[in-house]
Amino acid sequence: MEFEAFTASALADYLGGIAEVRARLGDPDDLEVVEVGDGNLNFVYFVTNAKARERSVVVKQAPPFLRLVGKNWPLSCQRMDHEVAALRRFGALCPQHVPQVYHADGKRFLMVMQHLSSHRILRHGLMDGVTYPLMADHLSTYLAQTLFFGSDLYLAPDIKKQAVGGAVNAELCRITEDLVFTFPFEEHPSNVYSPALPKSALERLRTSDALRMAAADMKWAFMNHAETLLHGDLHTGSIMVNERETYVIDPEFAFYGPMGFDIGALIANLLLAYFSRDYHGRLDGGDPVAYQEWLLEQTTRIWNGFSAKFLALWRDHENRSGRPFIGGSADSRAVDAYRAHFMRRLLADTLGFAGCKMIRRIVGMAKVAEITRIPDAELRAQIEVRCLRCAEALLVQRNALTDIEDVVMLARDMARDALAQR
Ligand code: SR1
Ligand code: MG
Repeated sequence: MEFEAFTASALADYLGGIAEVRARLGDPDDLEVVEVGDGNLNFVYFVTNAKARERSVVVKQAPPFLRLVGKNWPLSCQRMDHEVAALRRFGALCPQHVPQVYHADGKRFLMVMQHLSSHRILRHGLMDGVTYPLMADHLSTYLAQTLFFGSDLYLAPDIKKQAVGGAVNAELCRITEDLVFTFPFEEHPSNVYSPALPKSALERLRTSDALRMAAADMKWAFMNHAETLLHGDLHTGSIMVNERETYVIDPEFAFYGPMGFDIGALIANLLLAYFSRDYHGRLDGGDPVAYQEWLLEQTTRIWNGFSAKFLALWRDHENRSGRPFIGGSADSRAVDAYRAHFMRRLLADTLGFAGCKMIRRIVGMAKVAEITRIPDAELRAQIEVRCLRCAEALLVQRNALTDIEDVVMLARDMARDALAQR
C-alpha cells in the first residue's frame, strides 16, 4: 500500500474502526489529534478524547523516508515492524519499563501505543536540571533484563540463532554504521560542524591512529558481535521519566548486537549532559557542579546496578539449570573468574561505544539539543571540545579503565582541565 500521512479526521476514523482502540478512546468525533513528532524518523500523534482527557493513545507511523532529511533519503516502512516486535519482546521481559502496544498495522506502517502523559523525555528533564530518584535503578534493571534474557547466557543455542535471524535490521543498522562509526571520522558532506569548533579538534578525528583504530574496532564489534537483542538507539531522547517511573521507547533500531552498545549510548548521553551543564546550569545564575555530580553519580549507579543485576540473573539461571555456560561444575573457581572477565570486557565495549556515540553527536548530522541550544558559539565549541576529548579518552583507554569510578574521574578531569585553559 502507498504511504499516506493521516489527516486528523482520517486518523480519528481509522482508530474508531479498531475495537480495542475505540474501547480505550471512545467516540471518534470526540478525538483531538496533535502531531508531535520531533524525532528524526517518524510521524507521532497524540490522540486524546477531548471530553475525557485521560483517555489517550500515541500513534506512531513510519513514512517511507527519513523525516530529518525528507524524500531524498528513502527508507522502508518495515522498520515499524522491527519496532513493534522489539517493544513486544522488551515489554515481555521488563513490562514496568516498556510502553504497551495496543495495536499494530503492518500495511499502514503504524502502531497505537500507551500514552505516557505524565512523563517527559529524559533529555529535556536533564537540560532543566531535574533529578529523578529512581531512574538509575530502573534503567539498570531494564538493561540487565533485556540484555541478559536475549543472550546465549540464557537462551538455548538454536532459539538464540533463530532470534538473531528474525531481528536482522540491515537498513537501520546501516544508518548507525555510517553515522556513528564512519562519517564522523572522515570529511563527509553529511557532517555538520559548529562554527567555532577548532580545526585541530576535527583533525584529531582524522589523524590520530589510536583513535581511528579504536573506533574501527567498535564498528567491527557492532557489525559482527550478535550478543543479544539491543534497543539500538538508547539515548536520553528514547527514555521517558517522572519521579516514580521510567520507560524506554522507540526501539526501531533493534537488532542482535553487542551488549555494550546500549549501555554505551546511555552513558554517552549522560556525559553529553554533564559537559553541556556548563551552559544549562548557569542559565539561572546557578552553579552547575552539584547537578554535574548528580549526573556522574547516575552514571556510576547505572553501570554498577546493571552489573550486579546482570550477574545475579546469570548466577540464578546457572544455579537453577545446574549448567554453567563454561561447562563443568557450578562451584568451580573458573565460573566466577569468567564472569568477572566477561564484565570487564563488557565495560571496555561500553566505553568504546560511548566514545563513538559522543563523537557522532558533535560532528555528525543528527545532533542533540543540550549542545545545539547553546547560543554562544565560543562556549558551545569549548563544550564540544571537552566532549570530543573525553570521547577519545574513552575509546583509546577503554581497556585500561577497569571500573566506572575511573570513568567518572576522567570526566571530572576533562571538565577541570578545560576550566583551567580558559
Ligand atoms: C539519520 S537518523 C539519525 C539518528 O536518529 C536516530 O535517533 C538514530 O540515532 C540515528 O542515527
Ligand atoms: Mg528514535
